[in-house]
Amino acid sequence: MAVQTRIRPHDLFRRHPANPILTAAHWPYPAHAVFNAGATRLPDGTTLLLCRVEDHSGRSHLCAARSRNGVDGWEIDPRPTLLPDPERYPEELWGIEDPRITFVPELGKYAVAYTSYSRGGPGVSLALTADFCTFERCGVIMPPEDKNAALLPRRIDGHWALIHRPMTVLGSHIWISYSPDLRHWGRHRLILEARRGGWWDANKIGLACPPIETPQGWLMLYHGVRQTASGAIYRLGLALFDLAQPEWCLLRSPQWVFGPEAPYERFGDVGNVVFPCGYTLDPDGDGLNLYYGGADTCVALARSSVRMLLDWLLAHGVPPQAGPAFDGTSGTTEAN
Ligand code: M1P
Repeated sequence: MAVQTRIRPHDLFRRHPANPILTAAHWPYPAHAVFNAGATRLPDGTTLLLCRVEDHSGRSHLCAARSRNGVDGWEIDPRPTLLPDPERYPEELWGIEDPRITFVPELGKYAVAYTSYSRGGPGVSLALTADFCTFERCGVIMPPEDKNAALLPRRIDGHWALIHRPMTVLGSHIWISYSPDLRHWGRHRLILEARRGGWWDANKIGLACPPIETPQGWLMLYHGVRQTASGAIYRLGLALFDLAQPEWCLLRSPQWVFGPEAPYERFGDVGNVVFPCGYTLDPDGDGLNLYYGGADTCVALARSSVRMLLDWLLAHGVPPQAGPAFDGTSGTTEAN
């Protein structure tokens, strides 16, 4: 399975020169910050970003922006596209955040998994839409504290699968859960643990964008959070999961592959954060356009290639159970 590659992790993503591609200054109505956007390519080729918009009360809603080339010329909905509805959905009391979009061919609809910020903390809610104009809410599907969720695009062995990040006594790790109907969820399994100690992804990780289906497995980008004396640093790593049994992690990256370097990533409301929630693929199925929040303030774009990411991971990834050879503590279940 090993593939030789001389590509350095630093070269896997290229920032777009037009970055940041969307900010609050672009918004047609008052907004404090625009970041952490879900992404999809519509059937006519238009790129749609469903952006998290933080208003001047500090609470967030979602707003769609559409572009022919995915870089500029954005047409932004003149009003919020999806507002919190705490009267009917009390879990949305303090806003809705960080959408991840999955097109589900069986339903002919997009599934939007987002964080609903309730009195009890952040949980995961799900909504379905065919047009990003009207939404059918499924309500909260993972109670607090839980976030960083996305649906896989097809059933696995007859069941829908959701990747998500609960906070448990085991820490902030990535889990999978299954459902027959998108409403009732079970068979919860921990699938990727935060490392411990001095690693870049020690103690807290979370799904970045929806996993990408490849012949080698589900390719996952995840964020790892390193706590330092001057705050947290959010960086990205790669992991690969079995296609038929996505609870099985095959490989994960020892190093991070993308981290905050540009000024719009280093400085903002929350500095040193790169936080992707979505991507689009070029028509060739390989070119990857990664849309990410910069410093909880703006939306930025980085380009890569699925083939290149896979080749790098196959060459440099480590089996998750190989932890002791690397850090001596991987696989522990201690709390943070
Ligand atoms: O401020 C950085 C990010 O913090 C949270 O992510 P996580 O719970 O995974 O640490 C989220 O609030 C996210 O929106 C934010 O970008």
